[in-house]
Amino acid sequence: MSRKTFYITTPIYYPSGKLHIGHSYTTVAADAMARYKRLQGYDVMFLTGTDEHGQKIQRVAAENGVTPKEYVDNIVSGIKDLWKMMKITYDKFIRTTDEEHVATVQKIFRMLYDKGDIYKSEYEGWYCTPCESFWTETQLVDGKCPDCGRPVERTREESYFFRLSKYQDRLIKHIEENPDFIQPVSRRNEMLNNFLRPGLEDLCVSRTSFNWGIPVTFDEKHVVYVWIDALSNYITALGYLSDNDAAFKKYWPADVHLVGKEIVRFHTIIWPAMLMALDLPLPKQVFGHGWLVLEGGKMSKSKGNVVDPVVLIEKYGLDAIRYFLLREVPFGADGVFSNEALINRINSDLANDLGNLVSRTVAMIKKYFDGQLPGQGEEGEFDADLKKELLALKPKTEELLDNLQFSLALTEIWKAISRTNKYIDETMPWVLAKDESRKGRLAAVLYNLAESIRIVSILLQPFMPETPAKIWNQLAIDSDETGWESAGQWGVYKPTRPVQPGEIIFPRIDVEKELES
Ligand code: ME8
Repeated sequence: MSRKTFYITTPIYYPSGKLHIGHSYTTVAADAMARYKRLQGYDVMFLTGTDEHGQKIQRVAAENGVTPKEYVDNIVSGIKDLWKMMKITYDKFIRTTDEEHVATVQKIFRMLYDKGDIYKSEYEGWYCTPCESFWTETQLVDGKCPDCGRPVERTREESYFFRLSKYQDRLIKHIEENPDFIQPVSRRNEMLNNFLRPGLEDLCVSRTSFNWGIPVTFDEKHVVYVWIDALSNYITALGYLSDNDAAFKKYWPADVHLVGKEIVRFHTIIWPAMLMALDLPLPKQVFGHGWLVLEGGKMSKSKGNVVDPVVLIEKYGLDAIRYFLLREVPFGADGVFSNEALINRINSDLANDLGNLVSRTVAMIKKYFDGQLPGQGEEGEFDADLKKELLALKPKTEELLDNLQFSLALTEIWKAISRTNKYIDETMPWVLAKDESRKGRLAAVLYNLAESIRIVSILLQPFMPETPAKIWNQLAIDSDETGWESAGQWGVYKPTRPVQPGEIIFPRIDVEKELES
């Protein structure tokens, strides 16, 4: 029987400058989901990439004295290095300058034109160059771009239009009948009430005022305007309309498009309308997460107020940064990024709660049993309660992850870690150690600690690519004791080798020193 598939995507990012922690946020979340589904045994397709055309890129390249392609090649190589450093396990990286993407977008444009869903007319409106968005008079706020607040330019030119308005009723029906299609629910209501119900206008889908884009094959002075080009990536990457469309047949429709809240509108209105026009099934879900903001506003490449993920990872380590991103803010809501909050999380959750639990357990096994437990030992008080809580953790984590509730899933895992730490206080192994007749009980206490850590470490894998293996190494947990399913079983750990006390997994950070520097 073929395995169940899971297709997840990130937005394709503009390679107009270096990526910042905001882009890493979406990508880490998608990576955690992809890792989780692979661990569960799914056949996963995880797509990310870059959105390389448009006036803004053309302009930045010119300012740098290079061609647009040279400019983006350089940025894209930096982005790939970043994803490598962050251990992002994408299956495919699509660039909108890839030949296959270009050819397929041209076919899509032609098909929609032949069908009458794209027609030629004249565009007049307000254009925000940094956002690459057209706005109608009524959408402007104080005469400025409603997204970024910067000035807009009046433009008028011959353009092709996509008959978005034709799909309005079908879209409303689809969104109403499929409550999971747009998540979180607040974004769903926003789309219905602010955009769909007031009525959709047809969409300008070609430009003649710049040429860094995909040419319209039957009218070469036009290039395809960014959204048709960009959104199509989710199917061109799978080989749609190409000689080899096996991946498309296998993975489409996507299980989830993960996007920032500012592009939910494009993904839940324009994209499904395009798919309807192409007679293709719609993605199962579009999840619009919130923004990470710095005091003073949303991070933005063009505003320059960004946090560099490379610097953070070099300073604090990859797993700490990934943990912070997924833990600090409930997925869906906005959250403030601050160094202080990051350091607090590292010290309290990682160094104290998790790190100490592991190092104390390893140290006690070393000290009291010369590194190797004799077996599962004698059961006693507190065991049943610990076991019950730890065995409940896997289903809870899975249910939350299935709803992309990373922060809540980590909260549950940390509750289990705290429960395990409490078990040390309850059973007081150092007291048991003083009494030779209680050696069997002491063995059980340490076994239960190791077993709890084993369960927790398995469930941490989607979030942290490095820490679980370090824990297994120290506790001498073998690879056949770390399968995903075994996180739902008790008594799997077999102490067949001595533990290996090693490096501190998460060193504490001196807050005062750190905030001064
Ligand atoms: O919009 N907080 O590309 P882009 C959270 N090319 N997420 C953030 C963020 C922040 N401060 N800043 C960026 C584009 N992001 C288009 C997409 S898709 C067919 C085309 C993340 O480079 C978030 O996912 O501006 C947001 O949607 C995306 O980066 C925007 O990246």
